[in-house]
This record gives sequence, structure tokens and C-alpha cells, in this order.
Amino acid sequence: MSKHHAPATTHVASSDHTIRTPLGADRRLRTVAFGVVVVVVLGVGLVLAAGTFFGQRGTPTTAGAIAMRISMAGFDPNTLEAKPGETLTIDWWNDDGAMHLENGVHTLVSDTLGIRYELPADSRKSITITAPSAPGDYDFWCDSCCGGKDSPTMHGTLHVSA
Ligand SMILES: [Cu+2]
Repeated sequence: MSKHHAPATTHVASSDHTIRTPLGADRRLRTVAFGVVVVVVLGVGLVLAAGTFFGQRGTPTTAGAIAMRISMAGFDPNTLEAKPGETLTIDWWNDDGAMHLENGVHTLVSDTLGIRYELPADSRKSITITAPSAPGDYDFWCDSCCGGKDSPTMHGTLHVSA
């Protein structure tokens, strides 16, 4: 009896082995799994990218703030409108990498307006600019990249009118 039993066990084991290796099935499953991973990774990347390019620009963190981006291309928008004496809140953001920036920051500087702000790479912050009481165009600039004040690209204008 036990002599009969032993070959039966061997047979089960070997047929079990053949069931587990039908040619191609394993490989097909792996290909599908890989495809799913690729789609998920691309999807997450797209959502993150959309958040960076649309969300940051479109939704200032502070109510009533003006979203303004600083990059190698300058300030965007590069003209701000204000009434005399008005204080503007700027939701200022920067998605440049630190390696491209002097001291790792973009800056917003104006001697006339009495301001000097720094914005580290890949960040955003709320800043305020108070318009002078005299109407006119007031220049501000970034002095930490791309030629700084000497570069026409790195300037913005505060337009003050009653
Ligand atoms: Cu800059």
C-alpha cells in the first residue's frame, strides 16, 4: 500500500510542476503588471505637474493676494497696479532649482520702495509692497540671477495711479 502511495505523490508533484509553467503565461502577467506600473507612475507625474503649473499660479495661498512668479524669464506678471499708498499682498513663487540662482534665491529689490525680499528655490511666500503716495512707475528687480539689475529681463514695474 505504501509502495503504491509513494509513486502517486511523485506524480502529483510533477504534474503540479507542469501546471505552474505553461509557456508565456508568467511572462504575459509580468508585462501587464509592468504596464500598470508605468500608467500609474505617468498618471501621478501628470497630476503633480498640473499642480505645479496650474495650481500654484491660479490659487494664491492668501485671500486677495496677487500671484506672481519669478523665474529666469523674469517676473510674471511684470507690472503691478496699485493706488497711491495701497499695500499689495503678493503670493510670490519660484520653481527654479537652487543651482541656477546666486545664493539659491531670487530676489525682489527696490531702493525707492524700500524693499528687499528673498525667495529660496522651489518655494513660495507672501510678501507686501506698499505703493508710494505719488503716482508713477516704480522699478523693482531681481539682483541674484541672470545679470541682475543690469538685465532688462529681471525688472518689474509697480504702476501707481489714483
Ligand atoms: Cu532672479
